Amino acid sequence: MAVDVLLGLQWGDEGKGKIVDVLAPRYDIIARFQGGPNAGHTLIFDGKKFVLHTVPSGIFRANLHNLIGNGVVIDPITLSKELDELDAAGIDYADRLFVARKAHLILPTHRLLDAARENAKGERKIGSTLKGIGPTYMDKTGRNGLRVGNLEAPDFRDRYERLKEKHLQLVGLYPYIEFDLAKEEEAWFRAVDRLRQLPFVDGEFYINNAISEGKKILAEGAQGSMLDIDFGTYPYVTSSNTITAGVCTGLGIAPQRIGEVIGITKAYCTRVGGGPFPTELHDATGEFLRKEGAEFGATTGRPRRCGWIDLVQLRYTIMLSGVTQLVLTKVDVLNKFETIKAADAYRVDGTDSRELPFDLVHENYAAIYTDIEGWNSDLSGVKDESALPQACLNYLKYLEEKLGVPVTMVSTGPDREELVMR
Ligand code: 2SA
Ligand code: MG
Repeated sequence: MAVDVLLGLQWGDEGKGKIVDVLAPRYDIIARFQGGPNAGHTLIFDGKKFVLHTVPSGIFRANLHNLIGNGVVIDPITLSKELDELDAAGIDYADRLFVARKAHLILPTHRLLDAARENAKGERKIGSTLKGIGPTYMDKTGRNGLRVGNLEAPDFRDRYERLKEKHLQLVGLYPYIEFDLAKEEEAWFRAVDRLRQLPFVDGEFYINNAISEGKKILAEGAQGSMLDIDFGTYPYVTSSNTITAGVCTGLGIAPQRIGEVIGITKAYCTRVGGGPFPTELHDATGEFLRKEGAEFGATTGRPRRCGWIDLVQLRYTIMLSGVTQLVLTKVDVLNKFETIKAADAYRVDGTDSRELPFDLVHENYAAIYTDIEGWNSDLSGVKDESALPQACLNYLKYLEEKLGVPVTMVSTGPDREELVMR
């Protein structure tokens, strides 16, 4: 099968960027299929750290091609900054980074709308990254959006002005917020010129032709399965399909092309932004995980909420995406625990359930925990399975039994090299 999928099984920040970078040499093309610059994929190698937002994480491997697929929403300004960073690092991306014509553009007024709407929500804030994601996908499904391919038509500026006018009328419905539109527009059009220098492709043909030629493709997910617009903790979600189904629509490929589905989960759990998080810890242990795991947003710097691994939630997202392999990340963050916990069921209205309730925001439920012996020793940088302590191996076995999927990789630190392959 030609297209493997890599996605996050929790609320994002599972360590996708690192794992894509590690697996990249096995592939010819890395393709982003959804989301936009709300993503923050962190890669660390040779003592350097890079955070990618729009560019696929295959860019640091020479000869590999990278596609920004039709399902992605692109802000030319963020993209142009990423290209600056690649230039500064001496990464040659010319003729290796392609953009699908059907990908939608994030306008400055999409960001303005995002900010105005979040601001008006008060207590019920989604905790959006304010990158304009929601309003841009709204224009896509509302059939108003502007796409990358429109940049090639002579009437682009007119279409831009018309959409901007619509946005400004909408903004008038919300309380005023500070936004220097003239300055943002100037930067945007400058960045658009930069975007025009990248090769535009009809992504669906690009990908399907590559499949016919026997190329191997990895679809790189962004955010996490619990932020999926259909199956996540609605309305505290992002605006795209983050599960395997999103790969088909976000790249233009048929389901039977999908091969391995590699699901990434942390050895614990985090969430950034608002919304339900059944295993969240509001105590010193949560604080400890945040410190040990350096849990701060890669895009916004916001502190992430932390808690125990949730097997009810993971079984759900494994089911939705047809996950065939699990990657467990940040196990080293649990180095100092005598005992760790996992939620294996929820008590919903007094009865034990292994399924997620419909509405995690309003229903009455509580996570039920199982105690697991910790390894209480330093795993950082371990590269060989034989160097993993027995308690850690037991934890892996426990997860495999409870989740029904083999754990094929265990990440023991942030660097590319800190990984056990099984
Ligand atoms: P949005 O920006 O409108 O799509 O936000 C809607 C919700 O989705 C969450 N979301 C994320 N959660 C985790 N990681 C994300 N990427 C960045 C990172 C986030 C950051 O890698 O750390 O830097 O803060 C991401 N993007 C969106 C978001 O928190 C809202 O709950
Ligand atoms: Mg991230």
